[in-house]
Amino acid sequence: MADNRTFTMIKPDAVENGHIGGILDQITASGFRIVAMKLTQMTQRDAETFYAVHKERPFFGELVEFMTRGPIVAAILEKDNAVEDFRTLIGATNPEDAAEGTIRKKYATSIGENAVHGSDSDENAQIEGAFHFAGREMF
Ligand code: FUP
Repeated sequence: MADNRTFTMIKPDAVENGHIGGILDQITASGFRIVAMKLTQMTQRDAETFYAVHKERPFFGELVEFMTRGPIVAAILEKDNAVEDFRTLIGATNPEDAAEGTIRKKYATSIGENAVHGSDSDENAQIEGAFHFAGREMF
């Protein structure tokens, strides 16, 4: 995947609370093009693999339980400077620290249930996008 792409998930809390439309609207209004998108549900094994970097952290069990409890929207997004600009758009991990107007400020309820994921590097964007999508699902 090119360096102008990032990967996102609208997490189970935001899907449950009816925020898919509002979040996608904010993403596309901010200049991101949708390259790939699907409604899906992660298995325990998927979540443990996706978040393997956090496996020694105290919150790992809760994170896996949360991310598997319902459907998510997974998507690959394209824009110049996609990774950094998307991290700015979603705001800090903890919604209490997120800037006004950011997606997490508007839709997240806690550091654990924080509405959206955004890749933290071009390398991880590539890995995470390929985890969820086959090449023929990217447009
Ligand atoms: P981010 O890159 O902002 O998604 O944040 P991290 O990669 O640090 O964390 C990944 C996910 O782990 C967060 F989205 C939520 C969860 N997490 C917690 O539940 N508690 C913490 O203290 C930190 C992260």
